Amino acid sequence: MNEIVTTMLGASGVGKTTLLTSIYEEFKKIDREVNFKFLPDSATEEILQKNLEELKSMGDEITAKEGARGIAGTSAVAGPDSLPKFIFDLCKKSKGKKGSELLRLTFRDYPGSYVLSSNPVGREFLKKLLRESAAAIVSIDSPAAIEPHQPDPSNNKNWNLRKDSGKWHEARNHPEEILKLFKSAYSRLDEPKLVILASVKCETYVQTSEGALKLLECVKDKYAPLLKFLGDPSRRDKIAVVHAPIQTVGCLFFSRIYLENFNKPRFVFRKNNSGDAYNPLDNDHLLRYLLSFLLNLHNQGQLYERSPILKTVRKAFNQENIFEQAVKQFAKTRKTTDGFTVLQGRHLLNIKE
Ligand SMILES: Nc1nc2c(ncn2[C@@H]2O[C@H](COP(=O)(O)OP(=O)(O)O)[C@@H](O)[C@H]2O)c(=O)[nH]1
Ligand SMILES: [Mg+2]
Repeated sequence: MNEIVTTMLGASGVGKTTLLTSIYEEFKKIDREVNFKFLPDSATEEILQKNLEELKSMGDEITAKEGARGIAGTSAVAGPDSLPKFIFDLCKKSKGKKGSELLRLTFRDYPGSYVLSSNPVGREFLKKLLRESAAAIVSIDSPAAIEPHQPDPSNNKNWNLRKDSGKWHEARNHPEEILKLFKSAYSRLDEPKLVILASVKCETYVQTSEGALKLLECVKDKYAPLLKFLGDPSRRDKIAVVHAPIQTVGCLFFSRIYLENFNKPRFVFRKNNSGDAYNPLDNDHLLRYLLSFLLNLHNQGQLYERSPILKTVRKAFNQENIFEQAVKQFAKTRKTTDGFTVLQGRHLLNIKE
C-alpha cells in the first residue's frame, strides 16, 4: 500500500485527538466534491466515531481536560508499539463497492507526554516518527498562546494582543520541546517535508479576518525560534510551513481561566447559545495542503529521486491519470485568507495548471 505518514505534534490537552476527529468527520464529505472517497479502516473508525459522539454530546460549558480523549491514557502505559494508527484510504469511487485503493494517509497520535523531555522513550519514538513522516501537524492551543494571566472579559469580540499575552503558552504548548524535536529530526534532510502549524480552540479569535490575522501574528511571534530553525538557509528549500487556524469544535468559545491546585490553569469554554451543535470548520484545508504538497512532489520532485516519500507518491499518482486530476481539483481550493498562509516554501506547494 502506498502509505504517507503524518505526525500529530503537541503536548497533552492541546487538541491533537480532537483535530483528528474533525478530520475524520470531514473525510466523509469529500466524495461530494471529487470523484474519490476517503475510507477509514475499522480500528480508526471505531475510535474516532466514539470521540465524535462525545464531542457531539458536549454540554454548554466545558473545561478542557488534558489528554481528555480516549486513546491517550491506556496506551501511555503499554508503550509506543501498541499505539493505534489512524488510517484513511483514498479510493476510487465505484458503485456499491469500496473501489481500488490509491493512497493511504496515516496519522499518528500518541499520549501528549511523549513530547516532554521527562519521557525519553516517548521522545525517541517521536523523533523517529517525525524523521520518517512526510508531514507534521503541530496542534497549538490558541487560548494558551494568546490569553494573559487574567483575561479581560471585554476583550472577547475585538480582542487584542497584550504585552502579557500568552501567560500559559510555555506550560501548555511546550514550544521549546517541540523545537528540540524538530532539531533532532530535521537536522539533515534529504527529502521535503510539510509542517502545518494548526491553531486550534481558536473560535473566539477568528470571527473576523482582522482577528485571524492577529492570531497569525501571535503564532509567528510565539514560534519565532521554530520558524527560524525551519527557515535556516541550509534547509528552507526543503520545508514548507503553513499556518492553519482550525475550529475543531466550532461551537465552543473561550470563556475564562481558573487556577487549580499548584496554580495549574484550567481553560473554560462556553457555547454562545445553549444547545449549539458541534460544527468543526476549515479542517478540510489540512488535507488540501497535504495533498498539494504530495502532488507538487510528484510533479516537481526530481531533485529527490532517492526519497522514499517521493517513490510512494509517484506510485500512487501513476496508477491512474484521473487520480492526479481529482487531487489537483481538490487541492487547489485550499484556503489562503483569514489567517491561512504559507509561511515558507511556497515552491513546494505550487500546483501547476
Ligand atoms: N473550543 C474548543 N475546544 C477544543 C478544541 N480542540 C480541543 N478542544 C478541547 O480541548 C480538550 C483537549 O483536547 P484533546 O483533543 O483531547 O487533546 P490531546 O491531548 O492533544 O489529544 C478537550 O476537552 C477538547 O474538547 C477546539 O478547537 N475548540
Ligand atoms: Mg489525545
